[in-house]
Amino acid sequence: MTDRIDEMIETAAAMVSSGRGVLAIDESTGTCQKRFDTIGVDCTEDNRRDYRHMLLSADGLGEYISGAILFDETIRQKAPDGTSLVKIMQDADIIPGIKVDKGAKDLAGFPGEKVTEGLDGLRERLHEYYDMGARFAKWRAVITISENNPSQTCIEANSHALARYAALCQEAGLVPIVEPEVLMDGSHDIATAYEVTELTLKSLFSQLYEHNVILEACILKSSMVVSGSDCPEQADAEEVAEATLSCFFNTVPAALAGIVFLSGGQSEIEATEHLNVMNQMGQLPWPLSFSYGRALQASALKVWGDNPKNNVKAAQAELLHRARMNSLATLGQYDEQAEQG
Ligand code: 5MM
Repeated sequence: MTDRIDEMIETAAAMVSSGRGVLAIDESTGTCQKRFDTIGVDCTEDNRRDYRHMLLSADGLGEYISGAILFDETIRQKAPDGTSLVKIMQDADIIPGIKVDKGAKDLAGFPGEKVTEGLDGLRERLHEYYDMGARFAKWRAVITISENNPSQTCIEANSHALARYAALCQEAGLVPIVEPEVLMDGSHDIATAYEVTELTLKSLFSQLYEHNVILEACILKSSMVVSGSDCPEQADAEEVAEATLSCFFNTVPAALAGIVFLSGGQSEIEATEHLNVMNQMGQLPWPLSFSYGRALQASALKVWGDNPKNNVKAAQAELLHRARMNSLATLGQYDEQAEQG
């Protein structure tokens, strides 16, 4: 176990090592279908494999991307030449990670709220994933803001599940990414987003403590504190950065290995700008990086979708560009000139 703890602490540090972040390509088949619908490509197993193979084999990706979160199907897939996608990642210095939750389901008794399932049989699945080469895992909880929500019951049920998942991961030698996503959907203002994120993170870290989770071997994947997407008054990048950091200072222990962000519906540029401003705000207790899905893939997906056979290099160039921009943002060095260049 001691060896595994040291290994997990090393893995967690590598995931947020200077200038690098995590690529989220763990879309479940339903989400992948939605993404492929936008580019007019059939969501078949082969097409999902070709798309993700294209992303993971982009030359030099490991310079900016420390790890990638895979879906169960992907961790078992092979490139057309027979090389497993896991081996391609390992050769590129990209740590394989795996989404292990079974999705957010309706929370009984609480209309409009969700609780993430997947704890049954998780211990056995985690051991299998470790043997397949995964070194970290991810579990996403969804917190919805509306006039009467979220309820404390929803926050606590999700925190409890996240903590049980995290403890099981560490038992199996996998670094847990705990992802409580406070959704941007709604007309709420940034102050409400702050309040809900603060309540959520307080509950989460209290549960992680109760479940003996080692924070030095754990990564938080958080939403940023932003105005609801339908709020008439949209906070600017400075306000978002200040509110998000203030919320973390009040809730996240300094012992935590690192924080990465989800993009949650922000545009590619917004997600990069917000991260950059936060990293320009001086010394922080934790590395602050990215684990975007859409904000890393949107342009690459579009270019690939235009011609999946011929546009592989062009789509990879789009991914590499976004990965490099976000790498700069983790150092507070992103600017317009880099974006254009
Ligand atoms: C990549 O999408 C992930 C899986 O979503 P589903 O289980 O709903 O299919 C998702 O968990 C993702 O890792 C995070 O939401 C971050 O992605 P975005 O696009 O918000 O940066």
